[in-house]
Amino acid sequence: MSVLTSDFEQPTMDDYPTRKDTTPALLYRRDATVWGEADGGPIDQAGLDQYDDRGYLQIGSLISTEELEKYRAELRRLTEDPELKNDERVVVERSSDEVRSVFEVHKVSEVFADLVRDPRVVGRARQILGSDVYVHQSRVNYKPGFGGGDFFWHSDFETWHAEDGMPRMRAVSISIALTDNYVHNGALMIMPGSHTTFVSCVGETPEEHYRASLRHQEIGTPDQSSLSILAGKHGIDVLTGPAGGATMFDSNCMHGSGGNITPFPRSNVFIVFNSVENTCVEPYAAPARRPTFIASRDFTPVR
Ligand code: 6CS
Ligand code: FE
Repeated sequence: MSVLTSDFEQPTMDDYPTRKDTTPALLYRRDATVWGEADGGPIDQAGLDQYDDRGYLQIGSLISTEELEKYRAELRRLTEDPELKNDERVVVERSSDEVRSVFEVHKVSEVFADLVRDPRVVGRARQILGSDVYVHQSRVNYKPGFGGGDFFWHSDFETWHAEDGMPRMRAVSISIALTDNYVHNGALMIMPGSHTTFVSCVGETPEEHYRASLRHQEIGTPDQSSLSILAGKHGIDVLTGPAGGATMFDSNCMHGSGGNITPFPRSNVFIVFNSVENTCVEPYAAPARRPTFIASRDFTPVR
């Protein structure tokens, strides 16, 4: 009996084609949402069920008031650090030169490095992803008062799949509020349940797309008809809550946030954990990998 062996690399099946066609498409999710168990960490079964159903879970108070003060002081220090000002990891607002985000903040700041390793944070990520995890991306978003720009509707996974080569939907983001999130100062909005549909976007990823997309994303944002279908089916939740609270959300949730014209900043620290069983390969729809400060290639599990 002859054994067929292929001496060429089988093309990796792409269950989530995007930025390849001239027409958008709504595709079924082909991955679990919750990969771990209730006895595998601090989230109880009801919490896991809610995450599975809505694609996100809010934690009322994750860090204490004292810790909050420490992180806020670090936030201020980062914006005032002259070294950082010209660092490419610092992204400024389109409308001003106010800092919009600082990327790779867990490497820039020991204070935020400790937060990434905190069992209250990484323990929840391991539980949801059912494996060891590494940091795919971290950032602090400032969303300053009187001008913090919006983040149009998007699925993070669509970008991470297309531009970073993330194979499957087995990553979780945790956004920890460092200021109070009100309905009026640009709180995160999520379509609950939208994580079960992959919106295949049109358009082609330009060279060095991140230089534009991190300030204002256009390529890789869904078309209005797809967004209307999802919003009609799932509605829109506005995630408000006091500083110190957190939201964990699935990589494929359709989410966005409005601009901030109030005097009250909406700052958060945002950490993306990816399963070590889902490490990034080559981009599925981009001419080149993004820089490692946006999409880490260090797959060392967080200890
Ligand atoms: O492109 C990215 O990776 C980033 N962009 C947005 C709007 N959300 C996810 C991530 O931080
Ligand atoms: Fe996002």
